[in-house]
Amino acid sequence: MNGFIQVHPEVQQALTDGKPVVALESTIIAHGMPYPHNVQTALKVEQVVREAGAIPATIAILGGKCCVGLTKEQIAHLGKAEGVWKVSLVDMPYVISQQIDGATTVAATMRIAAMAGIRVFVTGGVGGVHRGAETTMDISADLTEMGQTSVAVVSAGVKSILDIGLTLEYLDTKGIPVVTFGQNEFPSFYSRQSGFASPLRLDSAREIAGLLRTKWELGLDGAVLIANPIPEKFEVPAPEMEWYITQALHAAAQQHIKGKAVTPFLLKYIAEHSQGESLEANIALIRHNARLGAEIAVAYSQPGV
Ligand code: PSU
Ligand code: MN
Repeated sequence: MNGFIQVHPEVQQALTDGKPVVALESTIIAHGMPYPHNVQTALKVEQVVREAGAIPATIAILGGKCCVGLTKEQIAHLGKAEGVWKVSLVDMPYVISQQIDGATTVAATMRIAAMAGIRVFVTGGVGGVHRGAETTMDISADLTEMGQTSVAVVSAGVKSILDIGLTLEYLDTKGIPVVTFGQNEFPSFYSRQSGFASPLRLDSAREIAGLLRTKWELGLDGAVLIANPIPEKFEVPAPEMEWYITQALHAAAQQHIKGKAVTPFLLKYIAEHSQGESLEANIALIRHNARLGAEIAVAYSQPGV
């Protein structure tokens, strides 16, 4: 491990003992949800991971250190502070050398998790190929990172702010197996449906752990994307979401939002305009993902899987 990483003693002990550990991202805390829901959700998600038998390790950059496992106070700080950087891989050298605070995206969280030796990571939604990427070339570094770093990513699929079809094509090109848990259709975050068949389906955490073990023992580096459909009672009907998304894309174009600001702009716009419904769904699905991620980490830690 390198000198840029600071692993919480409880997390380090679990890793040394071969106990299950689940990495959690921090962009959702700093940029994905309003205060105080963000802090409450981050703490609740850690508790869900514990109840399912794994140790949570929320990851963020604080004062230029890649922290693996945060205290409650550090989580609260990220949730409240203004001007916390959204850190993808491209931002890591700057934020670390300037010794400032940053909330890590899926790509950066995966990379830091891998440096610490963590194999399972839970998030809400991953970045992907944006609508219109054939002209803007806006493709999230989450996808290239999943192509090279060996960490399982548990998500609720991808939001339809992205081009889901092109995102699935890109995942295929990068050799990233996409496994939907318990259904044939790939989910789209707020909805259990997306209109796209999932490339793969598995129905148990144990089988997913077996697929991870097999992939990495074959020397096939890179992630596996696990899509866990949102529980039915929290679904937001797709046409309703599509309406908000269309509005958000229109506002982004009008305000000339570009580059790394695009995704946070769209997420914030949708959250603010959907009267809390999307927030409730977001909280429910991340807790749901935390449970599955912990079950996968527990299964992966057992001999014979
Ligand atoms: N999509 C979501 N929720 C999120 C994000 C994306 O539905 O919170 C965040 C994640 O941190 C993800 C990042 O890694 O946005 C992707 O940003 P970009 O498109 O700029 O790579
Ligand atoms: Mn982008």
